[in-house]
Amino acid sequence: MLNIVIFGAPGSGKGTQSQRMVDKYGLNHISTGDVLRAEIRNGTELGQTAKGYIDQGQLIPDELMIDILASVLDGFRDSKGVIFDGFPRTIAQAEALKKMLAERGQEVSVMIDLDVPEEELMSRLIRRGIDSGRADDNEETIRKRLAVYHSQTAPLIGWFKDENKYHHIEGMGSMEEISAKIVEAIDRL
Ligand code: B4P
Repeated sequence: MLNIVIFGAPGSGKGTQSQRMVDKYGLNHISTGDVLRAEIRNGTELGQTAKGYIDQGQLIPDELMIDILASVLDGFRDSKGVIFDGFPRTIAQAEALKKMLAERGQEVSVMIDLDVPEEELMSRLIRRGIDSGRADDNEETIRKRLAVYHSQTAPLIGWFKDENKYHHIEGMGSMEEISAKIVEAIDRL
């Protein structure tokens, strides 16, 4: 089983690289951001709750996110492994993931940290906002998301280092160059 956590600040390329890893290794993929955006599109109660947080650049509360993740994970049968894209984003989520996987006799194989300078994150997300019209990709909300990343999500770097699962990847360069570095790290596991 290959359970890969793709980690990084907003705009670091988690979604982009996850898709490439899914294609290469035939893994299941959970993007918590995509799950939430689908709920918003479908006008569900969960979507309405999520929209309030996402539009403010805030994280959705842990209990809610952990329940969502558990139900998506339960839907995967005969899986070769999972790419966790955008989860965990807090220490509480990391601990919940560890417990959920342990209950299934599994563990995280590696956490890939896509490290990208802040000016580049900002310009990628502003560009995406113009192309896709994503409501949270505007300068004010991006700044809030980056602040939330530093206060609530970046502490996971130390947490995964303590678990001996941390792998740093320089996230600047072409998408192909970054994929090649990720593949090298995974193939060495
Ligand atoms: P996400 O959907 O996870 O979005 P993200 O962090 O903004 O994007 P990502 O890093 O995946 O960027 P991408 O590859 O697309 O989260 C959105 C919101 O949902 C959060 O703010 C939060 O409110 C909520 N949420 C999600 N998960 C949660 C959780 N676990 N707990 C609580 N709340 C949660 O890349 C960005 C852009 O860069 C793209 O346009 C791409 O084309 C471009 N790009 C990628 N790689 C590039 C490269 N190498 N060079 C140039 N451009 C590149």
